[in-house]
Amino acid sequence: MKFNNLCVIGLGYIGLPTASMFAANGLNVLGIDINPAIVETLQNGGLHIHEPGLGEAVQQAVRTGRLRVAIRPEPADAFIIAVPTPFEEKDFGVFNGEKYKKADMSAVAAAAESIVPHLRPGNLVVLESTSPPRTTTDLVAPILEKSGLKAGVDFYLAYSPERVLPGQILRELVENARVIGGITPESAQAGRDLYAVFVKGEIILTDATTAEMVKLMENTYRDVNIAIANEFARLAERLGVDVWEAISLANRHPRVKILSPGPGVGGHCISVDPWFLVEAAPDITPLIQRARHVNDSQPHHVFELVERALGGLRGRRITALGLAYKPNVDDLRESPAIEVVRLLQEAGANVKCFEPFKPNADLPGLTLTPTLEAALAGTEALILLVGHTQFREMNPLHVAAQTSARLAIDTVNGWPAQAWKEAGFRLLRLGNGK
Ligand code: SAJ
Repeated sequence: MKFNNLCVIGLGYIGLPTASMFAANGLNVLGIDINPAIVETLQNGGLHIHEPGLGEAVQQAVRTGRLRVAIRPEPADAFIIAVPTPFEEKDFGVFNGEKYKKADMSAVAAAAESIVPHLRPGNLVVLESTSPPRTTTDLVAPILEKSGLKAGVDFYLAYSPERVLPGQILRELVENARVIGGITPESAQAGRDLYAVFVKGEIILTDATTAEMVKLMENTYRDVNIAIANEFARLAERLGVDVWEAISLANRHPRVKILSPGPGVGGHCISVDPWFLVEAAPDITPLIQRARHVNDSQPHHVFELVERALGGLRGRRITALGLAYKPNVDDLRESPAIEVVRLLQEAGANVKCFEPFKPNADLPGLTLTPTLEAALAGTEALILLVGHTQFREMNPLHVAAQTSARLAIDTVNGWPAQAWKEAGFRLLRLGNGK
């Protein structure tokens, strides 16, 4: 099948790079976002998210006329839905006395509704948003069928999970293997014809529900692996072991690959997706739920570490370095670093925060400084919460000259102990009980 006109609904971290990639490969793409401010920004050559290389890619696509943006869909040969699927804040389930979070699927439902008036026989619709298992067949198909057309008979319908890593999206979009699950084999095949336009990685076809599961399993596997790393860190602290050394030695085993402990798991993917599996079957997912609780409690563990190190928090002046959910991104969603800062403030500490990727972020209740210098001045302790390259490469001698703090707490194994000690700091590291 050949596709000329494509409509991509949702211009966030996934939809926008995908739209510009298709445009760069010769399709006429209409990008849709319900937020008029985003549409206007893009129309004026701006960008509302930070991702290396994306600005140039979008500008190029807009310049050639291949990428247009608007707030409402138009008829097309294919439609891609790439809208967010966050938590439903007020809606949660309870199993065995413990709460579990539920997905808010209203944006997916609204996107599918917006396609209905434009759906034509022979069209392809692909859902990319991470979704609970069976969303494509049980939520999206019935909505699209309000058009009077039958899914899998009159139009093709598929699910294709996006697996790109923020920070490397443009490369991974092309190179990663892509799973495409159709509600019929013909739907999967139609999906292959579309993505083969730019995907260089292997394209593997399956059914829609399997494709949904694959995505959730990948992120859940990573979450559970990080949870065990965090638990190892707690054990190491109690048992007088340096967990970083122990993990690097364990990882010399050919079949072991333990991930890194840290202040917790953030972002809109790994900290969210496992709940979609729990929601589907809370009674048979105790391990997944435990792992989520371990990772969600890690900011509190860091809080206790800081409290012990300072011998109390009330009135203490602390500098938090990094607020993003992981290194070298500007994304603050579900960030454990922000959670650590909130806990410290609730206990009476005065915390100044510096986030180089978003120095002016609007975070109610938090004090952000515009520069590193301002963050370092007049403080008692530095906490490294995110391993941004800029922080890892800081020269401790320069830092020592700019701050009165002599206590440095490293939650991500980002600072070389010897150099910091030589510069006069007492360096404490998460997971180091030595
Ligand atoms: N983290 C650790 N320890 C580690 C690795 C990560 O604590 O060893 C933390 C990070 O600091 C961060 C969180 O976990 O707070 C998640 O970061 P990440 O880099 O593991 O993943 P994401 O959320 O940026 O992207 C993930 C990726 N999934 C997998 O690696 C299986 C990506 O490929 C997916 O496309 C993305 O989720 C998504 O959109 O689902």
